[in-house]
Amino acid sequence: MEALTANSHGGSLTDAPNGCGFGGPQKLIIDTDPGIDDTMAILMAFQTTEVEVLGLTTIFGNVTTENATCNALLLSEIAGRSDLPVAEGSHEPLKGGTPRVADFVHGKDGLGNTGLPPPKTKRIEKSASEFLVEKVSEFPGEVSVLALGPLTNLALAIKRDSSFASKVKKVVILGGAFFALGNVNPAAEANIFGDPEAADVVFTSGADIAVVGINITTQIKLTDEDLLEMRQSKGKYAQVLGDMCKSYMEWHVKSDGVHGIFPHDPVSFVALVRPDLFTYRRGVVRVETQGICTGHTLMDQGLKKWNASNPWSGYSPVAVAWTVNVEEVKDHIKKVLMKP
Ligand SMILES: [Ca+2]
Repeated sequence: MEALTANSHGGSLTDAPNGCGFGGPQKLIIDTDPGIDDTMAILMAFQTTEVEVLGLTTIFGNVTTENATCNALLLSEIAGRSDLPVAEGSHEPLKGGTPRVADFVHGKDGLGNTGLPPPKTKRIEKSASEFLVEKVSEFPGEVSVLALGPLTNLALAIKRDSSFASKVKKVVILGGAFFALGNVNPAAEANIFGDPEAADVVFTSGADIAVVGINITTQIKLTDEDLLEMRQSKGKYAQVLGDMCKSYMEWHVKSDGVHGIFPHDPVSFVALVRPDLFTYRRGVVRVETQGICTGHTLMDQGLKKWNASNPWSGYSPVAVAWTVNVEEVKDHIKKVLMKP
């Protein structure tokens, strides 16, 4: 990766980390807590020929892990991909305890209370972390992971296999709020807040990581008009997505006073396939795991030479999405989701 611009303080603003879309389909595992915006991102992946989805791994977040597994199976069936492995992930964060579940955003079923029938297919026996380790070991340097929920499964994969971080091609993470307010509370974004210990393990693992925070994803809004256009399109999933988005839209009005939705997970998918639509800044990211700022992501931008080592010292930097081409990312999402 080459630095495009060195900023005036010495931190570097970089061009896109290596993405996919060039030289054959990109092998991808989606770690997910579907979730309405997860659903959009997963269906986008199925509609993108440059991506070969190897499987889905599930995690709590928008729903419980069990419900996330049901929904992942259901989405695979809806897409005609009943063959796709779905591996169930951890039922609790690394430190244990009851996970935080945001069913007040995505409905009790995670899919906007759309009343879809239960899936006919079954998950595979392997756990999510086993599946992740197996696939990156089978294709070292070839498999990317799109992480759309709390990072427990990835942390467990890193703990299970010390070479996981070097064998995974790229990890694109939706999570964190960089120099911006969170969405759970002022300090924290939901995916990181869901398992801060896991997030810290992943960010400091040395893997090739690009992270897209809500400071980026909330710049893109699918308005009521966009959603109507998508619903009335010939898009393969127009109907199912249109139904799901109803309650999600109501939540945005109530929570943010926004008419429309923030497509957090789809924006992260675009960061995987069209990294050229973003700029990134590289730096070490640590996650606060205790106190009132639990779940806060703090990046050392490299603006200062520290006098003494600190908790950021000695770790590999990650690429933090810094700017986004709002119109093109939005167009990309709409174009893919309106594909017949
Ligand atoms: Ca998600």
